[in-house]
Amino acid sequence: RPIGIFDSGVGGLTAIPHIMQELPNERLIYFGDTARTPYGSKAKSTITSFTKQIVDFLVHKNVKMVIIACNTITATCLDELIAHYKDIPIIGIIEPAAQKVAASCTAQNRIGIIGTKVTINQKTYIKSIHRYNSNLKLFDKACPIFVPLIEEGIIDNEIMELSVRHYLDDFVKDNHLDTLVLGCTHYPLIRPAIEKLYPHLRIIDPSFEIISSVQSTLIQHNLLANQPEYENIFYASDLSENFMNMIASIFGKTDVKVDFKNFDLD
Ligand code: DGN
Repeated sequence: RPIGIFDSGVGGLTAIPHIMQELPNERLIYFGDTARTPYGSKAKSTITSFTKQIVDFLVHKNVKMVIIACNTITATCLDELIAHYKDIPIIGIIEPAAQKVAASCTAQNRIGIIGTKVTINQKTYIKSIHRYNSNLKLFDKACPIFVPLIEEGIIDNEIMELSVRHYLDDFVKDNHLDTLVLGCTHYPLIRPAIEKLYPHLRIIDPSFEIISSVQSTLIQHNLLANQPEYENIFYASDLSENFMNMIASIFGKTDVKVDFKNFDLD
């Protein structure tokens, strides 16, 4: 059976190469809600109801576990989803990253966390990291314009550079940051822009840190695939040009199966 993985748009795609590399026998069904993205400034009730439609869809596709490759959704309704879908393991993207920060930073570090408005307002990262180590110095900042720009494919140009500077110049300098957590799965796509402007920062990418949780959850539930199953399927609620471009840039020219699913048009 496949693993379901989803995001509000293209961001969750950034986690997939890591999963394919570390767990090559697993087959993935991705869902990106490209018609309704961004979720990052929406109300909790809207995000939760959109998310349940997506998880119902994935469950209907017979997935064996669900990965929430979206910090906004994880911060908003992970606990509610776990309580609602009792028969299927569901993992969020924030906890594994919080563990990594706690394990690899000390009270000497100055750690910034960036994400959408919803993620930052919920303080989920700060609460999760401080559960492991309450001495760590954490600073957070919402960067709400990044996701709409990335969904438009505005990634590697001066508009993005200006936006990065707008949010991060003072944040990095005034707080003397040495570490930055990319608390949104869209942000690995602009990691080069961030690294170019602030080369001294150590970057923590939660879409990489989630792999060990995926692996341990599969092992714990005896769900590891033991033979290669190659066909991953990528669904989007709007097969936008940017979604297709993103698939092409992440997976190259290989044949990737893409399909359309829009709940509003059912
Ligand atoms: N990729 C989502 C996240 O990790 O928060 C972005 C959410 C959005 O739609 N703005």
